[in-house]
This record gives sequence, structure tokens and C-alpha cells, in this order.
Amino acid sequence: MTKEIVYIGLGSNLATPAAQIHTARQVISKLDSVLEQGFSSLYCSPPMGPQDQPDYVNAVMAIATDLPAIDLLRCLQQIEMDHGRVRKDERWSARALDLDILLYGQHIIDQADLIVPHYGLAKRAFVLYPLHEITPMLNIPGVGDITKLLESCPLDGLVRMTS
Ligand code: ROI
Repeated sequence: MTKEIVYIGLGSNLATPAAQIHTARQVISKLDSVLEQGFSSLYCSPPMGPQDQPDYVNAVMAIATDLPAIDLLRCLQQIEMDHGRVRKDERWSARALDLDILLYGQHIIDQADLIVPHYGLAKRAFVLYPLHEITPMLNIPGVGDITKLLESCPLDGLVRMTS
């Protein structure tokens, strides 16, 4: 298989969020067949969705991999579980670690448990700004240039963290 550049969104709002993001980065970059290509700053933002939960820390990571998308998804789900993620029935609840495949090369994937580009990507400041930080010229398949999307995406309280 040829290597694809894959973008992963990382988010956490429980159990020392910045530490969750840092350890997730280390675990992902040590996976077989994965080479880290870039990692954004950490960003803090108020929760999108239910407001009765702590602020989030988010980041975006770029990797090169020849893992098929579905195998990568399974690896990321395992890492979420290892970080104490408890899947709840309640939609959009607080979580220790959320790992989303945002982009898988230029592929469009529409499977029962995997939709790529990620459905929230084009509108979420906490995804678009870190993504743009590491790849300013990115084209999002089926959607367009990231610079265009940013023009109509307010920060919504997103703040880049210094460390
Ligand atoms: N809100 C923010 N700011 N960041 C997230 O990563 C995030 N993730 C979620 C929901 C609950 C939609 N809200 C979020 O899953």
C-alpha cells in the first residue's frame, strides 16, 4: 500500500486534558507503520454542544501511514479506551480522549462507522485553526481550500495555548 498523509483531531476535557493529548501523541507516533509529520499547538476552547462540561483542549496531528483507514480507526479507538474513555449513550458528553480521523489523503470514505472527511471538520474552529497551522495550503476533498473555510469560521472562543 502507498503511504497516505492522514490528519487526526485530538480532544480532551477530562483528567488533565493537555497531558491526555501529549501521551496520545506519543502512543500514535509509536504505532507500527506510522510516522509523525506534524503536530499543531494545543488550543483551548469552550465546549461546543452541552455547556455543563469543562473547556476542551484540542490539537491536530499529521501522520504518514500505510495502515488502511479502518485499521487506523481501530487503533485510535483502542488508544481512547486505554486513556479511560467511557462511551456513553449521551451525545456530546465530556471525554478523557477523543481521536478522530479528519482526513485520509484525498480519499472520501463513507462507511457505517467511518466518514472522512470528518463531518464536523468544515465548521469547527477547534479543528480548522490547528489544521491550518500545520498545513496552510490544505485542500479538503469535496469541500475546498482550508483558507476559504477559515474566512467564514469565527474563533468561537478558541485560544492557542503557549505550551
Ligand atoms: N467542543 C470543543 N470545544 N472541542 C471538542 O473537541 C469537542 N468535542 C466534542 C463536542 C462534545 C462536540 N464538543 C467539543 O465531541
